[in-house]
Amino acid sequence: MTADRKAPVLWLTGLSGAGKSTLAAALVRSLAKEYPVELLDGDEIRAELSKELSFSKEDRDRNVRRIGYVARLLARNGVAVVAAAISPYAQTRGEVRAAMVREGLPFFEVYLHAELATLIQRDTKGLYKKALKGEIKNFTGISDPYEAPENPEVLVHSDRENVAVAVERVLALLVERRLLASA
Ligand code: ADX
Repeated sequence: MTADRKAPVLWLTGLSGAGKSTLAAALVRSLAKEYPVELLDGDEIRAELSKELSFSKEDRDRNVRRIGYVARLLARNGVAVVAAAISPYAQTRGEVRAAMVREGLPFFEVYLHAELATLIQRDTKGLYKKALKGEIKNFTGISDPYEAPENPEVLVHSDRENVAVAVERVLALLVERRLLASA
């Protein structure tokens, strides 16, 4: 038996350091008022479900498809999902979206955009420095592609917009779609 209310999937995409995990945590707190909710974070999924995967295109696609699959299992049973993974390839994100839509699951792509220069300057994990020195190969945005979403449901300029504002904009959309009673 499936739950009578299908739950939303919020898919956060963007470069490393763009603020996906921070926004995701805030969205989880808000959704938790009205749904059971799970966070599917790229770093954690890679530690648990995708341990053997590299950062090649094939393996990133595998990782993203796995996250999409788990998100679908949860959402169809009434559990809201916030997924946060770089998910750099447009076609693969499109596949994830299409699978959700086929099941009538409300899917929202949230694109966190920040200037690369700002991410390099912030470099919270110290990864950009290593990538620029060539110590990490195939690093997204430096030596590996990121295909920006063309029509995300929400575009967040995370280098100019604070988290609270971004959260409000996402929640307002969910309220508008009658997926939340209040933001
Ligand atoms: S994805 O491309 O498969 O969607 P995912 O979000 O799971 O990526 O993992 C990204 C995280 O892995 C980054 O935030 C960073 O901490 C780490 N990482 C390690 N190597 C790389 C790399 N080559 N490119 C991007 N991120 C990397």
